[in-house]
Amino acid sequence: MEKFIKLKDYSKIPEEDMLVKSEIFNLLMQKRRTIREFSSEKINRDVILNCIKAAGSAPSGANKQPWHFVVVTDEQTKSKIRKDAEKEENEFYGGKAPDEWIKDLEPFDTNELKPFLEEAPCLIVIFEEKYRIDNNNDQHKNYYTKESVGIATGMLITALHNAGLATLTHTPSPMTFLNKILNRPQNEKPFLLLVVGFPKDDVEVPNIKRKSLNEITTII
Ligand code: IYR
Repeated sequence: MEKFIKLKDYSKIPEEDMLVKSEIFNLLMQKRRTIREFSSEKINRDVILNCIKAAGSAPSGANKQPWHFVVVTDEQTKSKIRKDAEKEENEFYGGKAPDEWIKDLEPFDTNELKPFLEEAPCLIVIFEEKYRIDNNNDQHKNYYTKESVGIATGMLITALHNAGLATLTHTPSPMTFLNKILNRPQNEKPFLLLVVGFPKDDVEVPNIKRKSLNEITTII
C-alpha cells in the first residue's frame, strides 16, 4: 500500500464565490438554536446516518477516530435513559450544583424534568474512546480524545442543522449510566447526549444574544 496518495476532490473556489459561500453558510448557522421541546415526528434514518458519516470525517489525533455514536429511537431505551438522567438531575438541582451555576441557568428555565428524552424521536449518544482495546484485549493509546470528539460532535450538530433538524446538547452528570443502558465497553466514556428532532409547534427559545465578532476575535 502506498504511504501517500494524491489529494483529490479539492478544487479552488474563486474569491468572490468564497465570500458568498462563507456568508451563506454563516447565515445558515446563525439560524441554529437549541430547543428543549420536540415534536414526536419521526426522522428518516438515512438522514441521521448521513449526518453521522459527516461527523466521522472530523480530524482526530493520529487519525484514531476515537468516537462512537449510538442512535436511540427505541421507546423503551429512551424511557430508561430519561429515568436515569432525571435521577442525576434531581441531585444536581436538589443541592449538588453551586448557587452561581443555578443562577446562570435561570435564563433557560431548566429543571430536573427531562421529558424531551422520551418525546424527541431520536437521541444520539456520543462516546469518547479513551483508549482502544484490540481483539486480543490489549490496550492502545488514543490521543487528544476530548478535542477530537468535540470537533466531531460540532460537525454532527452542524450536519443535523443543515439537514433541517433541531438539537439539544444534554449532559446529565455523571453519564456513566449510559454505558450500562447502551451496552458500551468501559474504554468508552459518554461525551454528550444529543437530542434530535423537529421543534414542537410554537416552541419558544430563550431571549439570549450571541457575542459580537469583535468580542470573539482578535486580528494581529
Ligand atoms: N445538566 C443540567 C444542567 C445544565 C447545565 C448547563 I452548563 C446547561 O447549559 C444547561 C443545563 C440540565 O440539563 O438541566
